Amino acid sequence: MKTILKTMGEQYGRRSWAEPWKIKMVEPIKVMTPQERRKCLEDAGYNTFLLRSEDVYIDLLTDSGTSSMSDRQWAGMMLGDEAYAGSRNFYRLEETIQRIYGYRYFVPTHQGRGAENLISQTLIKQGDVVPGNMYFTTTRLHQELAGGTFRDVVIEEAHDPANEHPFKGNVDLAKLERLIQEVGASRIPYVSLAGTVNMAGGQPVSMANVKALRALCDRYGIRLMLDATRMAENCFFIREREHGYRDKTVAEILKEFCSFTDGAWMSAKKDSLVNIGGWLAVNDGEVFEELRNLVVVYEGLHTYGGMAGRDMEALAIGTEESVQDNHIICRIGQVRYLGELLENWDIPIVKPVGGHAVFLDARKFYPHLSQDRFPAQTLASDIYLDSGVRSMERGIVSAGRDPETGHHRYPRLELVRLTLPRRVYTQSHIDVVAESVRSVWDRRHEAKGLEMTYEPRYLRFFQARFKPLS
Ligand code: PLI
Repeated sequence: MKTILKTMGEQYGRRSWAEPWKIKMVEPIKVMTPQERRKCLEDAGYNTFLLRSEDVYIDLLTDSGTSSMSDRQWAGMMLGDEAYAGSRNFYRLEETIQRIYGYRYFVPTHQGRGAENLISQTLIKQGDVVPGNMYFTTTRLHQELAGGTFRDVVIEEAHDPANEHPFKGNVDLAKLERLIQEVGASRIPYVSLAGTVNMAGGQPVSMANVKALRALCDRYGIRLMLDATRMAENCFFIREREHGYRDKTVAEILKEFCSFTDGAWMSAKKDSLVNIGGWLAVNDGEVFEELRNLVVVYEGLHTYGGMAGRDMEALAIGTEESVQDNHIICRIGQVRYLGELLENWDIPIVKPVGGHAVFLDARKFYPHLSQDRFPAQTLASDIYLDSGVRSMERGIVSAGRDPETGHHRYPRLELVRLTLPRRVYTQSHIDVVAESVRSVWDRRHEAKGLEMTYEPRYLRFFQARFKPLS
């Protein structure tokens, strides 16, 4: 079979593909017995977020803050200027973000949700409606806390795990226009566009879509704001799949994409290869003034925003590395390698395989479990029990409750995410993960589901507890 990886190799004139780095420092990990894993999972209330990291064998919970930094980034850490005000690392970071993303003004924050809080408070007022290409947990919560209501305007294909649309993150422009006409442009502070779309499986937005979206927003005088958390990965897909981009670099595509938007917020813990950090960047001077003022209330002075000087230096270097083509090819290639192994065994995953993770379709694993038996939470628990591999639920638990009715939201996607940290694991780790998923798939008929025994008020998936149903 001609694999996608082979295609990637051919595209770049090589016979095969391998990691563009070698390992200089290692961190031991341990394998536990099935009995030990059962005990740890019980103690964690069947929630993989509540496991201790040292009880995990291969950690695919998230790609957030879990990357390996390069030798250059570590060297940069030694150049931290920890002055309270005016750190030289801030000016380097500011210049780097302006150059690579192309926005005029820059505000640092401690991580993505810090930035989401500031942008939501600045732009949203009570009763506003915020359309977006599928919700993300923290993004939607901050929009709601600022008085807004999120409305999903992603294309229908995004809700179907088997649909192979190349840009499943695209906004459905007709849906968006209907919404504008329904509520009125004055109640829409901005369109919230994420590239790639995390909850849909790391699916990209096309350049054609963002251009058309810009035109539509201009017609109604609405801002277009970008969640740039995984935009470098998004740009790889544009180059691979969209006519006219084959000969451009990821960096060139990124700058072009951002030029169609009015500003962005960023969780630098993903694309940018750092363990902590975030930012906001905008073109509008008045919005910038407000953000720069608010950042001192919630994050820290506007020249550090919750980061240490050394963190800002590592982030500036990581941002440069994040748009290097050989890095992105390896990054997406690893994820795709895992996806292909599972696909070859007919294990149901979200297709096409996205940028940061392979998503298992828990509804297809456990068709006998209704959604309020938490099939994806059950599957994440079963994989941990099988091998010590940690994954994350992305289904009904993550979707939370409707703030108005108090009822569970029932998302169409009931998924488990196997998320690959950047530059951390090798192909053999990925083989082990695939074999574990296969073994759980082979025993899928035995699953009985879970019952929730504790539910926190906000972002319940982080801290909820469960017990097995018998
Ligand atoms: O975890 P933060 O606060 O740095 O960033 C929040 C955030 C914003 N947007 C997107 C698309 C995210 O994926 C995101 C965080 N994601 C996490 C933690 C994840 O595991 O996917």
